[in-house]
Amino acid sequence: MRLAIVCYPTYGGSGVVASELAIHLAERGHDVHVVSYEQPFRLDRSLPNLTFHGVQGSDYPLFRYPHYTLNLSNKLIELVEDHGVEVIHSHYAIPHAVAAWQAREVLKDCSRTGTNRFPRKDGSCRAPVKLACTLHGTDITLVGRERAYYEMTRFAIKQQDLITAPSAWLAAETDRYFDTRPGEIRAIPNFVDLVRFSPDAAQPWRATLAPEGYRVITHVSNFRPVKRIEEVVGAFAALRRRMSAVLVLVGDGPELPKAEHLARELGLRDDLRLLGQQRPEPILQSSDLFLLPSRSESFGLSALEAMACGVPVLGYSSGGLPEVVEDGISGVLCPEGSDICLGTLAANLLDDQPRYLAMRAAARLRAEQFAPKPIVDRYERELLALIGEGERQATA
Ligand code: GMT
Repeated sequence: MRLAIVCYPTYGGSGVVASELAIHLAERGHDVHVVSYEQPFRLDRSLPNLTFHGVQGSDYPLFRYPHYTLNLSNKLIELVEDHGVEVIHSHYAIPHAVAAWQAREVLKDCSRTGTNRFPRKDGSCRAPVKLACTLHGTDITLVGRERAYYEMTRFAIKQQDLITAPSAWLAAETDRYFDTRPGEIRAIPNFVDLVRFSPDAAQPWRATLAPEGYRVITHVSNFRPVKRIEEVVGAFAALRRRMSAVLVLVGDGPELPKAEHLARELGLRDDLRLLGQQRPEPILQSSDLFLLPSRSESFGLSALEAMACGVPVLGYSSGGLPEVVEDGISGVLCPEGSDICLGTLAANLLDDQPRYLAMRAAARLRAEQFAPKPIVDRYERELLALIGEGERQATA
């Protein structure tokens, strides 16, 4: 299969999932073209059949706003014409699903043959490129619902030949707000690299992060409002009243200064470790608990990465997080908005060493249910079926 994967390159779950899927599919022999405005940070493998294509913009003075969607559509047209891409797989609907649909509309115009910059060699009109889109979260729950984006997002989603979401919850939210038919969206969970993310008894960063006897509580995110950073600090404050602990914040984003401000107000500034953007593995391996009290997390890939390192997760029983974290087994879930509940239950857990150790083991076991192979198998099957290759591949 010749596939274009379109994604955001930044630190964030959708770019991680897209990059790792691209690597796995390339390792399986597919011809994979990753498209973004920058090389995604997790696209860190060199393979002859895995190519990154950067989208170039233009800063013509008339343009007050960049036209990334147009530039991306043009790049996708080139990839179909030059590399015979059969499927465009967009990660995060805005604007990727729109750009993919635009590209397909242009490619449908057979009269372009021989007159455009990329004439089809045999002069024939190709089978239309197939479109797949993996919805990730705020493209559905937040940004996509804004009036300035809604109609085009809804339309572009409905033009896709395959729509997936990382949780049944996000699929249902899409049905509710974007008129997709129940059952139309395939729920394919995210996966985690269980070797890269695994427990390490040496706890490599522990001594740097906290004095002896202190607990290490970690949060990793892009620090957007949806991550409820004030509740991360609130939960930590409740725990801190019961025991010595540090709060480690990994990542960067608009709400990060708020964390520092709140911690200062609460007299906890000295307990805060602001690490910025880092590879999270050694930090997770040195952590006792992971906090993720988001308003609505469609899945919570960062939580899964923590669990793979044997770190129990504390978050809310809303959104898609309960499809990843089993309350009372691999983590603790409280009703949305109750940060004090999170902090109190976190302290109770850490005070109960046998229960805590059992939960660490259960977190890793749960993460193992999100191993890459069966999940990449599902993506591969669904994508191959779009080009009528499913059965051939299955019987080969
Ligand atoms: O939707 C976002 O805020 C961005 C997106 C990302 O690129 O990180 O995050 C979403 O996609 C991840 C990968 O599927 C999920 O693990 C996150 O839960 C999801 N974020 C939200 O739903 C807030």
